[in-house]
Amino acid sequence: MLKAIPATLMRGGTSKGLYFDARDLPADKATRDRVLLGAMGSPDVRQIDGVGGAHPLTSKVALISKSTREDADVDYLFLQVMVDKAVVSDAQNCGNILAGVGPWAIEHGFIAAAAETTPVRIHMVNTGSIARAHVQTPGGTVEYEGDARIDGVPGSAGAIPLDFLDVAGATCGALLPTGAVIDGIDGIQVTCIDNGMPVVILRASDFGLSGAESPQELESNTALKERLEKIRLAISPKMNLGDVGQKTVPKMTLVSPPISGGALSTRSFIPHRVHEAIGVLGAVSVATACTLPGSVAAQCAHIQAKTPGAYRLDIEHPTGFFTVELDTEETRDGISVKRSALLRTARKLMQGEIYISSSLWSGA
Ligand code: NQM
Repeated sequence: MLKAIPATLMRGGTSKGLYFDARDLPADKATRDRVLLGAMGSPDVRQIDGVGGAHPLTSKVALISKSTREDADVDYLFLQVMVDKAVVSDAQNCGNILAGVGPWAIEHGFIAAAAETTPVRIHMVNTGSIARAHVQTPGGTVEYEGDARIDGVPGSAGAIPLDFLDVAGATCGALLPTGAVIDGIDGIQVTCIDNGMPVVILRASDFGLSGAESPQELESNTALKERLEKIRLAISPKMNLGDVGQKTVPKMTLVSPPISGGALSTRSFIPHRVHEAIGVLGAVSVATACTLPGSVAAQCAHIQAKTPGAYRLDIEHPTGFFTVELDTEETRDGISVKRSALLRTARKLMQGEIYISSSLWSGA
């Protein structure tokens, strides 16, 4: 027998996934994860028996509930459903799927729409930090259409500006989790940073790469992938992430000087596939590293502050730019990030019920 569960399929930024009211899923975590694997069709590289898109960027889930916090409207738990493994992970946050949370929460009655733009305060449960989304709601209804463009998504849609106030060290406990701007590992220099997403930044040239390679070229380079994974597993305990064998953090971002007039060029392993663009909080972390004197990113970035501590950085990625605004303050031992902001769009694609085998829910 099949069981129907209310769900919405949405594009959030450059990712896609299922959005659920948390009350519609089993409270027990093991049962919930079984149900989500069944919904996406994992583990299977093609996810043929589910709605997952056979890529980590299209195998994502948002669980939304009324906020447990005074300073937020909704709680958003992000879950990465692995494509080829029976694993559902809450070890990372996702700023792309976040873009759909505000519209979804308004349309599902979690917050009342204002006349023009509705600010939604979102508690990102994975990291305990707060995001603010500004959703277009002319006449009190969510407007998904508009003229905002983000690289990696064809066409245009309604702008959803997002800002973050307190994401530094959200996962690793500190902006520089190893306590250093530069760490040496496997004969090369890396910068480990967490401004919303744990990222290891490496020079593309240290791997004999120009940094302009396509995601497909990089993914077919088995020796490169093995070396990056070895570095990732070795550095993660120093980043307070422990054993990351079954986790999708940290991301591994290869950087090189800008190719198209931006701040710097990036290619991001997330961590076993190469991103067609770059993750939201991944971009925020890389942009922050550009402003840190001496970091691997700063060494090849071309940046200029608008006013002291205020930056607008175009992070280059395989399908264009990701623009991040940062307000930082110098401190005795580095910088403190006051605010990060960026633009995303989202689109409701389908709403209804997802069908799973009822045995996944009952455990029969
Ligand atoms: O970094 C991909 C994505 C992401 C995560 C990944 C993200 C973020 O593009 O906030 O958005 O790095 O797993 O959805």
